[in-house]
Amino acid sequence: MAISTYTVTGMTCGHCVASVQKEIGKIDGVTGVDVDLASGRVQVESAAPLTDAAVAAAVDEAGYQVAS
Ligand SMILES: [Cu+2]
Repeated sequence: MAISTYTVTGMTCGHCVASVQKEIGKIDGVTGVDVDLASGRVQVESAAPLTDAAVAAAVDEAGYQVAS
């Protein structure tokens, strides 16, 4: 199992959190997505390591950005 942490900008409420969780959750192998709205920290648990590009694309799909 792998855990990666990202900072996502632009989330303002529970709906934003749910959107990010939903899109990241669609990535193959993702088993859990934990979002802290206040800090924008997103912790992703997956069966195998994910590429940052896949996570960034999912966050973008939800309408937000991964801070670099
Ligand atoms: Cu929102």
